[in-house]
Amino acid sequence: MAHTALDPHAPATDAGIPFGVDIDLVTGAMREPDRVLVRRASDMKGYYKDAAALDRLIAAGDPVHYEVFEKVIPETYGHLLFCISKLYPGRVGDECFMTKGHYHTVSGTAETYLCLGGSGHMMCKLADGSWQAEPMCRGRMVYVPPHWGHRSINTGDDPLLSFCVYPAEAGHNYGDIAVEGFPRRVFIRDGREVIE
Ligand code: S6P
Ligand code: ZN
Repeated sequence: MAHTALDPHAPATDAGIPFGVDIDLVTGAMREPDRVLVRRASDMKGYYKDAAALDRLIAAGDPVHYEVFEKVIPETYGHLLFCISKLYPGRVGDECFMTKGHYHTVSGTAETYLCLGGSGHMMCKLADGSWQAEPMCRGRMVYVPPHWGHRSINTGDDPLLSFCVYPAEAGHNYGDIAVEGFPRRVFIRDGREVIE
């Protein structure tokens, strides 16, 4: 499993029984998440254009890039996984902080991201290299269709908060994205956003 469990022995939520979760729609805080995935700058080696800038950031304190808060749900067909994704603002050189990005292992599974706050893009790509950057801002939902790789990119000064929902059996395929990369990156230069 790609995600780190707070308590690796925690039983899966009995998702055969209805349950509720409190989420603060302003801060994105999920009450009593079962798992929290934390990725720091040092987890992002190889992802940014300016590797030396990333090394400097790691040496300067290795800041958290993003956190994902989840409830444990059986990862089997019929269930839905949901999470809060919190991508912090920042730059590696002049490139905006971003998530690693992935395809779903079960490639034909979609995902919805409802942006709760912040600003940025959902960078989407197909294996043939075609791409689309969907703007994200509070109240905008982005639909990532089956087969599209996806990565969140924070272009603003506040955390980019999203509520994500996807089929529980989807899985995360990081390997193909790590090899292929995304066709475009997002930078802030002279106060302006540049996609290249
Ligand atoms: C899962 C969904 C999100 C991401 C999260 C972190 O399908 O897309 O929960 O896992 O935004 O991104 P990444 O690319 O490191 O998994
Ligand atoms: Zn996904």
